[in-house]
Amino acid sequence: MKVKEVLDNLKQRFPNEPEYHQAVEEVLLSIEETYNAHPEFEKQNIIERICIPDRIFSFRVTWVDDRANVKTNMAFRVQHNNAIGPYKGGIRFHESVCPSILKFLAFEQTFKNALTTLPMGGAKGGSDFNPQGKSDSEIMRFCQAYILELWRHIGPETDVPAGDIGVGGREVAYMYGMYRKLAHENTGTFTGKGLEFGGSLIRPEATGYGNIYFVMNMLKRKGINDLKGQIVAISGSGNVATYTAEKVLELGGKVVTMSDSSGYIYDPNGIDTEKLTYIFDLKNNQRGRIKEYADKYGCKYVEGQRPWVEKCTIALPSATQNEIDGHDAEMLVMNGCIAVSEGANMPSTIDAVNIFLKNKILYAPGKAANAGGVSVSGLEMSQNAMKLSWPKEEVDKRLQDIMKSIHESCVKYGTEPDGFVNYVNGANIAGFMKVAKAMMAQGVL
Ligand code: NDP
Ligand code: 2IT
Repeated sequence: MKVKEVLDNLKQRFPNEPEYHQAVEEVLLSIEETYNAHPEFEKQNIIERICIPDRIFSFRVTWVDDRANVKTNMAFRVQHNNAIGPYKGGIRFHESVCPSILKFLAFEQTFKNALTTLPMGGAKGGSDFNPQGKSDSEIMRFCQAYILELWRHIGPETDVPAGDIGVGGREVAYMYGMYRKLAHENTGTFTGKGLEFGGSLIRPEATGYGNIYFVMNMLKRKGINDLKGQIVAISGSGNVATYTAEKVLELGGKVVTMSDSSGYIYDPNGIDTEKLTYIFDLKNNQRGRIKEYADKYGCKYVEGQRPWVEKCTIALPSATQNEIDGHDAEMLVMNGCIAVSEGANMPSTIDAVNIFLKNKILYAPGKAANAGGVSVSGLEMSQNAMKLSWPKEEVDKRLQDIMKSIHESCVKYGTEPDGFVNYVNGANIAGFMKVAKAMMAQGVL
């Protein structure tokens, strides 16, 4: 396999999909040597079969807004690979959603899920519906209309969706309700459900907590055992960002930035627990903007910018793809950042990744660092299958063990001769090998 040839071929067959090309390129560069050491993979054309999704559903969703206008949106589900378990991955509602973005996310999800140690394949879905400013009833009608089309293609043993950007507990509940009604079953074909109807404790916290557990594993290798004295820059102020901040505070770190798509706040005194509770309420109950934090607490707000120019020792991008470019990465390194761990999916451009690796800082790619979310989704599936629910401590312990195991896989496959751990190579090779071996064993499909 020659990376350039495979990539050129995919670019020609699937033009105008830059995010998908970017995600594939990063994985191919990591696995090239390992892949070529296994001629049996090439014989079975594993590379094309693992890069191209199994299937994509693409459909129109029609719904009625509060003023009786009939609206349409485009919606999708990308079922990427189910060699190691049922398709599994979130649903994103954001105006930018298109096949390229969902294909990159489903591709990444396949390797991420393989790393979790649990039996889950990779998928992603979503719509270009923009939830901002929509009433609760409009959200409900949209979710129901989306499921009216999708429900035939999902199920507890086929494809299990969950949340992502723009889709949290409220949206999952509306989608699950409609699914349950249409399918006549209560088997838990969604994760991130409410606790009253099959949800798992710790699932809302899992991605953020998991990222910090991963950071702690990286720091411990360097002899650092807590976050005291660490200055932490976080982007986003949604599900992943808020629970990341909560765990940072618990371990003694200082959080100085958070953001949304309009701008970022910089609070040099630190966002403490009380201020974080304010952000949580602002975002989840009032659906407000991060700027209101600056108005309330009298700190700096920078409109239309990202927080990476601010001095920090740990950066935790937790908003969206390509939110750290080469320039941002240079700034972070120059300002003394020792670790970047990705709560979001593919938040760093290829230029940014290369800068982190060149400077040998601790850099954890999303498919390893943010795998805690889907891991607890997997634990939710196990609990649903057994018709019981585990206590918080048990789920949290399992999450910690899984993040430790993912870290170990990265170290195993990513340690370079000088002892530096290239977590990108580690995560990509470990995830790839598991899926590739499963595909080889099951024949040409
Ligand atoms: P939320 O919708 O809860 O929060 C998203 C946050 O990111 C909001 O603050 C939002 O601001 C901001 N944001 C979204 N799009 C952009 C953009 N284009 N530019 C700048 N800011 C933006 O989503 P999550 O917290 O669930 O997801 C955040 C990231 O984490 C995503 O990359 C997601 O794929 C990833 N992830 C999520 C998991 C989960 O379990 N939820 C698991 C693993 C990864 P605004 O409100 O202004 O839009
Ligand atoms: O990107 C992700 O891993 C998620 N949005 C969570 C997926 C899931 O199925 O819990």
